[in-house]
Amino acid sequence: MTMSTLFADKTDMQHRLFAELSAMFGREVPLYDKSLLVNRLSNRAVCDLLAMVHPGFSITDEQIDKTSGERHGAIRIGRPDEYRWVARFFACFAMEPHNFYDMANVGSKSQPIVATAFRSVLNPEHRVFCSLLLVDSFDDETTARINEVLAQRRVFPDRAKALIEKAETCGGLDENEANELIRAGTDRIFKWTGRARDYPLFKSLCDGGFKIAADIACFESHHLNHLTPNTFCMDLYTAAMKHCMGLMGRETFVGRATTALQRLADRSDGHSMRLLFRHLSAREATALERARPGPGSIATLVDGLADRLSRPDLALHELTHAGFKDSTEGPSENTPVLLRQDAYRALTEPVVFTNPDGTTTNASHTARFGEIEQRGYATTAAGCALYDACLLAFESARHDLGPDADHETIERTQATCFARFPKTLPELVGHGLVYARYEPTDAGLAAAGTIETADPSELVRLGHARFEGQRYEDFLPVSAAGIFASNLNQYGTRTASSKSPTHSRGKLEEILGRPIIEANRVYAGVQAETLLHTLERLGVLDRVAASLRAELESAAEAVRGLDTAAAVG
Ligand code: OOG
Ligand code: NI
Repeated sequence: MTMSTLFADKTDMQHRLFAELSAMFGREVPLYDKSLLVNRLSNRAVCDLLAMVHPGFSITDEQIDKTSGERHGAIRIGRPDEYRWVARFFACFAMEPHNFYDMANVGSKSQPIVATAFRSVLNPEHRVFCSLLLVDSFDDETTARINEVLAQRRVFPDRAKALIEKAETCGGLDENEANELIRAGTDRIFKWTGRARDYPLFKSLCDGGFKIAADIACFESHHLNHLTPNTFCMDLYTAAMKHCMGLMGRETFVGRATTALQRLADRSDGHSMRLLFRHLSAREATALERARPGPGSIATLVDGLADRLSRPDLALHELTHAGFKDSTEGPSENTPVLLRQDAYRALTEPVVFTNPDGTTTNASHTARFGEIEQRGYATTAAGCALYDACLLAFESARHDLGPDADHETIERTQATCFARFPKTLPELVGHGLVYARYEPTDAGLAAAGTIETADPSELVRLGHARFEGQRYEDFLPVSAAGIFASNLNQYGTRTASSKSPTHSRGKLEEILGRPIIEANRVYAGVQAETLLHTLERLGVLDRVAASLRAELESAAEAVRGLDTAAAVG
């Protein structure tokens, strides 16, 4: 027996942590719990449709739940030492900081926040967007009061700290210790307690336009402010939620759901199936056949779903809620890149404040909301630039339409603004807009030695190699800024300090005590590494120009030592 088998597997611990956090959040927020059910029902309808489109494809409820178990959470932190403990906590679950998000410099929606996201380096399923308040952004008196209240709290129990230290010294935790650390997360560190400190400070921060600081400083844990599941079909899910929440009648729901499923049926291919279902290998996904669902089959699916959503257990209109966001963030629905996000709005929840003079105040706080997302392909620098240009065009066109434009008009306008963006994976990869991952085919391996080209697209065309897209595993600064703005109900926070503080990536790394991984270098590294490997196995590496080869080798450096082969299905 090797030493490592004594330790709980870190990725396995991660799945358990997020399953427990999801259960915790479900107990705390009934609407979240119900949204998971709505998502499961929508996802089941999607899978039933895909089983008709691709004969031979099937998926059990258990597999759907596993694929839908992915979550991203968000926490907001006040003190640098707390931030470092969070980083050390997540490291026990094989989650490392990825990307530096400077929310203090995103235009009018800016917040005095810098952030990173913890996730696994390869094939992540869970992530936590972790913000740090730039306490010095306020006037001296406010800063002093924030620091004073922050100094009083102890979010990490001693036992959790001891377990983290043990994991660091020994290289891991045994099963019991792992469970204990997970429980510290759900019972204390990330738990919403409904208790807070210093109502006068809370009120003056909110009234002064510093809601983000109030949200962070006065609370006694790093409570999750949202925990986002993944959906197989954003437009179906949002229509279903709005229908259940009493924001959309049955007829409109049926229309939207029919459109969403029809589009899915029209477009689905091996690549999109692989993007949705991680457990399908690239080989299985490419082998899927295509058929036309019989007439009326979408109508039957949609009717069945509408009936199910009308049952009393999904009468979400009876729960107190604050409605749904007006529109989905991200690219147009037919552009499969980066991510699309939507959310039900933050709920107003009761909070009991303990004041410095010992009195208590019953008040409320509006911060926790219900996000949902669907992930597409990771864009290269060229893809990011094109995305930004399309988004900018849409924002301006959206503005011109005015506030009363209907759903169809907005959707059409968005599609027009994103029309320049290719829609299929071969085009996206061909234009160098998204990152791919390559592997040789059996036919290619059999032909090795007789192949006369090292051009990737030529190799794919000849059937010697295949590729898949890499999924985008990170966040979008603009979308994140919009989330802060909408759930705090405050459009950006003016900073009121003469110092105008900024935090560099280096400074945040110092606080974290570990390097921040640049996600794009990993995407590019995986592409280069799998391409080099493919060319080598096909016996054509010698045909690659020396300069290109050096470029690929240098990009591949970023993932040396990582098991990129495991990422290829
Ligand atoms: C974090 C917002 C970032 C996302 O999905 O972009 C985020 C927050 O509200 O604290 O979760
Ligand atoms: Ni989020």
